Amino acid sequence: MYQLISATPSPYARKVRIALIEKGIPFELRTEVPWHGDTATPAYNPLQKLPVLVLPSGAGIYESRFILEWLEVKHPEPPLLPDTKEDVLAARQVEVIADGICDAVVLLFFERQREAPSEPWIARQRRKVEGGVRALAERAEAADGGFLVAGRFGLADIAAGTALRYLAVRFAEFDWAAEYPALAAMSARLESRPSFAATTPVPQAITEKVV
Ligand SMILES: N[C@@H](CCC(=O)N[C@@H](CS)C(=O)NCC(=O)O)C(=O)O
Repeated sequence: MYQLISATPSPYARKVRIALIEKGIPFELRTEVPWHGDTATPAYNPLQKLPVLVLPSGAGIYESRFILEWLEVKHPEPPLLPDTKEDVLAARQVEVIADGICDAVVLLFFERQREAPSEPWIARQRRKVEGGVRALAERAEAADGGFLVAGRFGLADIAAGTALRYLAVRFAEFDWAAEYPALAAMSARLESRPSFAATTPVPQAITEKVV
């Protein structure tokens, strides 16, 4: 059976958990704090990050985008990518935006833990988060109550939904839902799907010094 090295707040790991559930692939969840010295991630991923999908052979497949790509090849049904090349590009563009939001939130989260956080750095990350959410909102408005790409649930919804819910965990002061009602409605619909409801992000205590 596959093992997934995951962390409870991680939007990247959540993308993979949702994809595995949607595809009906059994896996064992191995929950870690990747910022702690005892993390197993270096044994499987030279970049020392999670998520890592550990195969029965002991090999590690890492990086959420690549894991989803790998799953699509090895377990094509049900597909999480759309049928046409244009729609695949649209879905991947949403994933770029969603991952970019999460990357900026991670930078912001750790900057705030420094003794003297840099306000220009924080403002720069905030702009990325706000710009990314605005770009998702435009797509949600165009989708008019449906899924983000090609009218079918898939990668774009997984990426956007996990990024948006991560904001509540790490950047709750940004009330994006008040600003973008169509996006908020889309997020709520996604969170009620069984694969989302089973993977609601939960903060983790990071007890070792990171920055
Ligand atoms: N682009 C990566 C990001 C993964 C990532 O940043 N994971 C975090 C946990 S949410 C991590 O393991 N960080 C440990 C570190 O950077 O040292 C992906 O999509 O998998």
